[in-house]
Amino acid sequence: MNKEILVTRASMPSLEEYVKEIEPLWQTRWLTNMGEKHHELEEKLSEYLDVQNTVLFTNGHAALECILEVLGLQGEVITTPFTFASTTNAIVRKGLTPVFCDIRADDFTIDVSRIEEKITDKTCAILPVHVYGNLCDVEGIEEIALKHGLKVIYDAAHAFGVTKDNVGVGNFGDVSMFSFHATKVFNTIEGGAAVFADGSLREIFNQWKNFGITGPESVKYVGGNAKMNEFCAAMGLCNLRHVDAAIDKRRMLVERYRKLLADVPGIQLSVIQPGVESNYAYFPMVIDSQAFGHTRDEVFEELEKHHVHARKYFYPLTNTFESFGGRFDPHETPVALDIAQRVLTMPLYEDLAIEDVDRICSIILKMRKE
Ligand code: T4K
Repeated sequence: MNKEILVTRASMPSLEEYVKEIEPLWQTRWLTNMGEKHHELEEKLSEYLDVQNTVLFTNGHAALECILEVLGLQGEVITTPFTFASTTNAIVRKGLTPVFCDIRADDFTIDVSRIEEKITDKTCAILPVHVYGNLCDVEGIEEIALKHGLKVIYDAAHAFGVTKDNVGVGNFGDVSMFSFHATKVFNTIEGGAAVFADGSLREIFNQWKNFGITGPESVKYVGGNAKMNEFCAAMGLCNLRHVDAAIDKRRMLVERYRKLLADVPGIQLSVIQPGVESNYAYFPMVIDSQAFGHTRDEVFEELEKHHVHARKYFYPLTNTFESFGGRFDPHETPVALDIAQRVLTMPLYEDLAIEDVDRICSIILKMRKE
């Protein structure tokens, strides 16, 4: 029987390296509340991501909620429904109204040409997603934001380490959120960060993630608890030493997928964005059932039969979620609706064998229309 291949598999350092990293904690007994590992990781991440400020959080979602609250946003936020539940949930949970803009069919990011028609006098921000690690049209978004006086918050959960013309992705917009979940290119087990240029935000983000405590006897904000603990920060310090090698390995796997699937009628791969150094976070393919001879769901099922567990990221669209009780009309984002029904993200992780990529592609190629 073939082994199970999941869509991803967490990158981990050697046990010895991690044990060495956490050993001092048995002396200090300082386990959380912004300890030494936490500070060290923030510094190292600012350096790696080439950003001015990094504030760590328990996870990317908590960072996103904190950002929306601290920026004092009210009203409508323009975003896309082609994302993980977190993005839309954060907007709604903070009492804001998501206004859904469609995506581009070639890189799955927000379609900048459709943003302005969504702006009303209630719009306060744009929250685009660098989906799969593809970069949004950051210049186009900045131009619109400046013209209309809007904040820009990027969901960069997928975009750790991505650069455009050598500029780190975290330098675009007012604040960007990264996720360091176990499934991401860089992980701290669970974790996330807000990165930003405006240094005055640092203190308030730190206070927000610690109940709004501003001093030994003062609580100025109704904050929550979203502090990264020392064991997660230690995992991050270890993984950061190996992340470049992990990205190199991913690049090799993606190149193999591309080589085998590039010219198959009915299979559309993501565009390669000019000037963008990718992190190879996900490998999506979009299936045209007419040309390929099978639907996305048939390809998914066939792979399952061979113990290959691809995922339909991002289906269903967030604007169709039952939790929103029909409040949004997914037909307002027809491209996203179409792609969500046809996309499949293929297994991709650091220790996936190249032979496994060959095997996965051969299962797909055997399904081709004669
Ligand atoms: N914005 C975007 C665009 C996001 O994609 C995400 C998270 C967020 C915001 C929020 O960031 P965080 O708050 O999570 O930091 C997974 C992740 O849980 C989620 O973090 C991620 N996006 C999303 C795209 O994927 P599921 O429900 O698909 O996870 P699950 O448990 O099915 O795991 C997928 C595969 O990963 C498994 O088949 C095997 C592998 N895996 C999983 C875990 C939990 C591991 O190898 N090790 C593990 O520990 O959501």
